[in-house]
Amino acid sequence: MKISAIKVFVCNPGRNFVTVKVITDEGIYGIGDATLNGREMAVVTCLEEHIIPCLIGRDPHAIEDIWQYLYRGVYWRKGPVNMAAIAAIDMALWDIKGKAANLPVYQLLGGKSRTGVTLYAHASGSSIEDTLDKAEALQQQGFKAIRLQSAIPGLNVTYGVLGDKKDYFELQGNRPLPPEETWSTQKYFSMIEDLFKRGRQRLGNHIHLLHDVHSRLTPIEAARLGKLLEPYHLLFLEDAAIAENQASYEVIRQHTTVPLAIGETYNSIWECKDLIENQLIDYIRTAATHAGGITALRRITDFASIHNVKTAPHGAPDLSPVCFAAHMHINIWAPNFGIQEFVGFGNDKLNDVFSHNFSVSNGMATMTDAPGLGVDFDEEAAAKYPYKRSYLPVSRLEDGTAWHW
Ligand code: EZ4
Ligand code: CO
Repeated sequence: MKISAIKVFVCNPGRNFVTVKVITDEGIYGIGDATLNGREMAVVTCLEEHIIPCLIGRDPHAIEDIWQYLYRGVYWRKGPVNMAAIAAIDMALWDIKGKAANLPVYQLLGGKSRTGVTLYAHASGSSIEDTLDKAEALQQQGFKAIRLQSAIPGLNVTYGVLGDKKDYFELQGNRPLPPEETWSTQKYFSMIEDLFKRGRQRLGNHIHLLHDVHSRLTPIEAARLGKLLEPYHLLFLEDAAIAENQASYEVIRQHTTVPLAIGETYNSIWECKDLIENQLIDYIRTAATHAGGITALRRITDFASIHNVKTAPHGAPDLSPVCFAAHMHINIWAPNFGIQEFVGFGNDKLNDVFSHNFSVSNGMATMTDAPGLGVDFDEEAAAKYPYKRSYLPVSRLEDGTAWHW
């Protein structure tokens, strides 16, 4: 079998997605997700100009060699643009291998370690009351883990919460230029303990609660937050602080037993190596699309497992159903799987473009067996939803200082 063509598609069924289709001379094709929000076209150029020409005529079964060729074989390693491009090719090759073997990808990884994938859902509200109403509704649907985010009194916009009351803050349409949002650590601290105190009172002790700080705190502030939230026993605190300097997490760890999770923006194992090796985190949240595909995620997963770190893959709406499928296969196999983030399977437009074989019931995701990844991409449907330039917001402190997103 030989790779005969590779096509790249950009579509916007609600938000932008970059999808790769690797086509072989035997008629089998595979698909991969290369979406990098706010930098979509950079990945397209990387693929079309720099990567695809090198792959035509190669054996698609040589997944590891192609990964190493694209990563180790070039002068410029890593980086989000490059790694999203490699990731999409890698996912598509696993899809092809599964289709050729007539097996789902999880069987190629080592088979099932569990019958289903536990999900955590999002409850994001314009007040604590509103957040807990939403959380209670999710609990009634059967979710066993819920992330609580609430608007902060005194700030006009809060991470994870929409002013205009749409269901998810990122689905508020396309933004031709980045909007700006304000952050105040002091105002945040005036709200956050109440959210979890009232959350436990209302939702009880049998549900897992989580929270995403979205890197807005310094390490010592994150340590303070961890201590403050200890009585409410979170499953994990996500992105409590930036860890570009991985030693920063020693500060948090010295002060609190709150379990820590990080990694949704990481592009390689090197960004989390020290965090994992020194057991400074409890969950690694790398995504197949952003950390180099299934091949790379499998390696991170195995490395994490020997350090008592579980996986909790990113599951935001800017990862396409192709990435979600890749995660499903890894999650079903991984001995150290923890939990999968889940924000729903999208709107009608998204379902028009991507078809998949997973479903959710009682807070768990399962999939029916299909060869490869089990997802497909409809080129004609995608053509109805053209790319539009779009950005996430930029965060600033109240005095105007640019802050962490
Ligand atoms: O804000 O992927 O845990 N989930 C998250 C996400 C991110 C988005 C950015 O587009 O932090 O919702
Ligand atoms: Co997050």
